[in-house]
Order: sequence, then C-alpha cells, then structure tokens
Amino acid sequence: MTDFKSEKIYIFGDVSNQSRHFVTGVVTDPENVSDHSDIESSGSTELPQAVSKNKDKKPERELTKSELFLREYMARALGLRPPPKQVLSTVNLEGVAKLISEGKVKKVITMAGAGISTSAGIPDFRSKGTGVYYNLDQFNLPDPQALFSISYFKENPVPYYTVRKELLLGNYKPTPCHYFIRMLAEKGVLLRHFTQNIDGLERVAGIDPDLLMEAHGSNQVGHCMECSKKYTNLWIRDCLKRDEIPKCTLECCTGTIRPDTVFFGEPLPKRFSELVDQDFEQCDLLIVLGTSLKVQPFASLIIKVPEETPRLYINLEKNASEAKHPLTILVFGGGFKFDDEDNYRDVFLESACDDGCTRLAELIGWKDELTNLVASEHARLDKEFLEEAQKEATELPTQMSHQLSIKADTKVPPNQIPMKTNPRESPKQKPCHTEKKAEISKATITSVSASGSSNQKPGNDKKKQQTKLSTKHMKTKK
Ligand code: CNA
Repeated sequence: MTDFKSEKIYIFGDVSNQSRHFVTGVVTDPENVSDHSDIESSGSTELPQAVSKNKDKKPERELTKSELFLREYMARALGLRPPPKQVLSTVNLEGVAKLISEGKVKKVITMAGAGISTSAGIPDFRSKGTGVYYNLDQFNLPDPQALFSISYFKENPVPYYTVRKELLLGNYKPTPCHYFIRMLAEKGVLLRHFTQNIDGLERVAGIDPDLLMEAHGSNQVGHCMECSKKYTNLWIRDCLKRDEIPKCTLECCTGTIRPDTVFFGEPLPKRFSELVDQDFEQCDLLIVLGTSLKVQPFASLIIKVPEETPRLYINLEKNASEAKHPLTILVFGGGFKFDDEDNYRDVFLESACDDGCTRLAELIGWKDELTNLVASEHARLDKEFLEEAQKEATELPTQMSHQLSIKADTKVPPNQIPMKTNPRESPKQKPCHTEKKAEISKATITSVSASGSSNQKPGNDKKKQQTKLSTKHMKTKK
C-alpha cells in the first residue's frame, strides 16, 4: 500500500481518444505541480486552429474554450473584468434551497461518486478502513489501482471478480440521496445526472436513463474479451454464484467475460464528452455528491459550469478540491473556493449524502415527499427481492433433477450440465466448425471438475480453462 490513498488524481480514459478535449493529467500532488514531470499526459488538444479568412490579412483564429477560460481568468485576476454575479442570496445550504424552492434554477446538474451508495452497503474506494483500496492485501497486487486496470484484468481477472462478486450478487436498494436526484428529475429541474458509479442504483431508483450519464459504464452487461459476445449481468452473476470466473460459452472461444464498465486506461463513452459539451455551459446549479474528486476527467467537470453558477458539494470530507497553487489553478481551473474571502458561489456541506439531501429537501419543502418515496420504493424492492429469492429457491431443485436425468442419458457425460440449467439467459451457442459440434455444444456448458477446472465436450478434446474463485478470497471486508 503506497500513495494510492493520498492526493493522486487518477485518469479514466485514453487521452488520445474521446476525452481529448479535457485538460487531463496525473498530478502527484495537486498543490505542487511546478515540476512538469508530475503532470503526465496532458490530454488537452484544443490547440488553436489558424483560420485564414483573407489571404492578405493576418490570419485570424478562433479562441478555443481553454484559451477563452484562460483569458477570462487572467483578465479577472488583473481586475479587468467585473466580478461574476452572485446568484445565491446567502452562500450556504439555505441559499441553495431558496434557489430551488423559488424556481430560479431549471438546469441542475448532479455529479456523484461512490459515496452516494455506501449507505446502501456498497463500499467506496478511498474511505479509510472500509474502502476497497484498504482491503486488498490478500491479492498481492502491484498497486491497488491494478485491480481496476484493464491490462491487469486481462492478465488476472480473479482479484477483480473476487472483489466485485459482492457488488454483483448483492440486492442493493438506492439511498435517499438517489431518490432526491429522482425528485429533481420529477420536478423538471434536472438537466443531467453524471455518475462515476457502476452499481446501476440510479436506474433502480427510477431516474430516466436519458437524464443519466454513467461515465464509467455500468455492470448491467458484459462481453467476451475475445469474440465480443454479449452476456447479461444475470448470467455473470450465475457464474459468480458458482465461484467461477465468467468465460465465453462459445465452443470456439476461451475468452474471459468482462463487465461493460470503464477500467483505468480505457476511454470514456463517447456520449460522455458530447453531454459534457452540451450540458455544463447551460448548468444553473451544480450539486456534487459523495466523491473524492480524484479521478479525471470526471473531477474537473466542476470547472465547466458558468462562473455565476452556484456549486454545492455534499461529502463526508472536504478533500483536496480547493486548489491553491497557481499552476493547479491554471491546469484544473481552480476547483472549489469554499474558504476564500470572495467566495460567492461554493457551498460545502460536511455530511453524509443521505442526511445532506434530506436536509436540503426539508429546506425546499420536499421532505415528506422524499420520505414517502423512499419508503414506498424500498417496500416495492423488498417484495421484488423476496420473490426473486423464492424463484431461485424453486429453480434449484429443478436444475438438480435435470442434472440427474442427464446423468442417466449416456449421450452426455455426467459432469456436464445442460444449457437449460442456467434459467436466466441461454446464450445461443453458435457452431464454430460443424453442425455436429453445434448440436453437442447446445447440450453443454462449461463445468468445473473436482480438480478445479476443465470443460470437456464429447468428441472435442479441447479443454476450456475455467478459473475457480477461491473462497478464501471471497470476503474482502472485515
Ligand atoms: P472514492 O474515491 O472512494 O471517494 C468516495 C468519497 O465519498 C470519499 O471522499 C468519502 O469521504 C465520501 N463518502 C463516503 N461515504 C459517504 C457518504 N455516505 N456520504 C457522503 N460522502 C461519503 O470514490 P469516487 O466515486 O470519488 O471515485 C470514483 C471511482 C469509484 C469510480 O471509478 C467508481 O466507479 C468507483 N466506485 C464505484 C462504486 C459504486 O458504483 N458504488 C463503488 C466503489 C468505487
């Protein structure tokens, strides 16, 4: 365990790709970036394009957004511009609530991180003691981020799936904070919810998918890393329940199934940069919830709203979001200015997200509605989870009796289970070579032998290695 819990800023995304327009960089210490070697891979590619309108005239060029920002910043620093208008009547939670209750904001953006789901039972990354990064000793990783790096996953998916098993198998209920975001949507004031979370709880909470931007993807689907065949979360869950690393079911393929989430070192979805460009310049209130703001390019979104736009940050800790070093300010735009004398728009509420959102709802006059929404939705989900569990319990004996009947059938070896035994998804196995093989493959799926790992098919001596998750690795939380 080294400096991963410190002030490092981590980047999701291939800076040469979709996220090019962001000022992206890894800053070992955001307050000490004078050494340029500390800024790796600046992805800002908005270099001025010379636009020559008239050959005889000096070429004119349009200023890029970054240049405009710098020009405005410098002009303001030199006192050449009037200070931005203060929108909040008071720079505190009451002031924010007043804006909402008086209908003065119509384009609210919410930005969230793992902290909005911890009260649902899903650990975040960086909370001391409970965060995922504090519970990885058993894996002997080169560094904690390796767990979520695509290169390491390709090499060894066991630590990832062992840690993620709990998240993927759990039935989690959205938190009051999730439902507060839904209420903003239902009141017609939510422009977009940008989340770094992959737990899908925003969808479960009933937030319209059009209003959602899951910046780091979602674990609702996955695909084979070799042949790209799609697999549902439910199918992946079934593998994990059997303590197996999900492997492609196609006879000709031995690929590992990966969830469609963004790993470190991968580009963010194209829709992300499109929506950032489209939404942030219109935003009239920014609410940032439960994130350490350490992962780029997400973290620097807070500087993309207009200068007048109030910004509310609800989190258990303030984090290093207040930049002080001039170079940090130039690179990342300054961050929040909670404690500055001339702060006219940044409000920090040191609080759990649920409490903070409930307090905000109370000040707006929505508290009863929020409480009722949470209660009714939780009751509905409890019922659904119970029905699901009952269904699974009744399916189990069916699966076992089916296996017994197969054992009696000499055409299929006893250690192989028919496809039908996976009730939630029947990935259609396509023939790789011949019809005959296809017939056989239809009747079989990979099974784990007593020794640990083989998939034998009649007439096919190819063995598909199936990695079994070690039960000693299952529990990562203490
Ligand atoms: P992080 O770096 O672990 O930071 C979480 C922040 O939330 C910390 O500053 C905590 O102090 C704060 N926090 C924790 N609990 C609460 C609470 N109840 N109320 C208020 N604040 C709280 O996580 P980030 O989201 O900032 O980092 C981005 C990573 C984490 C993304 O790539 C995510 O995919 C990833 N992640 C997601 C999940 C999930 O989907 N639920 C879980 C764990 C990690």
